[in-house]
Amino acid sequence: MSAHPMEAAAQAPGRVNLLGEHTDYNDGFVLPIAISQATHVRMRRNGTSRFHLHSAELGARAAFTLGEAPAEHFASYVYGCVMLAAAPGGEVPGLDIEVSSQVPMGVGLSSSAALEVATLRCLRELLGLSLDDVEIAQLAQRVEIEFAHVRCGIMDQMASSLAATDRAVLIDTRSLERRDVPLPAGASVLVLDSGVARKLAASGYNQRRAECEAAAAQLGVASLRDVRSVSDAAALPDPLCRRVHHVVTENARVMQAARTRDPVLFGELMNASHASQRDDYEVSTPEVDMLVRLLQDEPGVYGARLTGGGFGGACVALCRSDRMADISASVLAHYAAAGLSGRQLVPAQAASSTSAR
Ligand code: GAF
Repeated sequence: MSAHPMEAAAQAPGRVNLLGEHTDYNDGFVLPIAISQATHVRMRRNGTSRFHLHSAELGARAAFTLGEAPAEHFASYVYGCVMLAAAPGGEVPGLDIEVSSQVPMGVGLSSSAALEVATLRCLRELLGLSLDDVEIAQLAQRVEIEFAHVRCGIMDQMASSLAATDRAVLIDTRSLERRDVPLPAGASVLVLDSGVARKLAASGYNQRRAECEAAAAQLGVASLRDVRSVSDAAALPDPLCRRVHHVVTENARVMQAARTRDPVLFGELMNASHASQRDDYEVSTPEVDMLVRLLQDEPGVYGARLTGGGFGGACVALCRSDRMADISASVLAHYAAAGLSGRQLVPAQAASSTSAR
């Protein structure tokens, strides 16, 4: 890359979802909050038609031209952003692009959405694109679907583009209406990694989505958002009836949590969400269940659950703010005593925030 200074810089945060899992691709409700770790992207024109991408942290380099996709997986996100920024009829000159990220990868904290949103923000600044933050999120979701081939909902990209770190945001993923939801007084968010790699995440995720679509078709509704009561799904075969049960009850939990200021009730809703993910939606693992149980049993924890797409990854807990450090240390020690290796991801710690799997 040349020694010329960068012309544009942007960043976007990862997110942790407090409640509302696997509801977004069913047109439902979600309640994420941004985390302090972010992905940073810088760009400059290089006077050619080629794009040179570099991430010192990942030790990765890639090069591509418009219409010639890179082989490297991480580069496909940036390539997708450039392709969508160039269409329809737009022109994007060749660029040198540098990426650095503190968002933990592969644990359910939306590192890919952070990369997409940061890249699109940087392109917006460099090229003077007229895109608002919702349009950035919509383009980022298209990148994930069309270029990374994950049929995700829009929660992660909306959260990365619009959420703040000091309050959650309630998003209606059908209308994209949203409103701020302050955390209950005296409560803070703790995220621990289970250390379980999310190997089945892509295939399991797409399978769950297909099951929801099949259930909606059999019930004659546009999406599971439109199912009014779990009893409507009673006649569906297993596992479809349980998938519907999760989505309907999870939407109700999100709406109840968004209304309360009571940390105890909020925590109970998180615990119920975990049970529903484990038993009805079947996206947990034994190790994640153990970590969630250790969190739930720890004094000062209001509630805990698996967060993100599932099949491994991170757990989120709502805790008494003044007990956070003790809770984290105690739970991780008990988890280690069971022969498992976890780590604290949020609040970010100097040693763990930069490590990426
Ligand atoms: C992943 C997806 F990208 C989101 O759209 C959402 O479905 C989530 O899993 C589960 O709630 O993060």
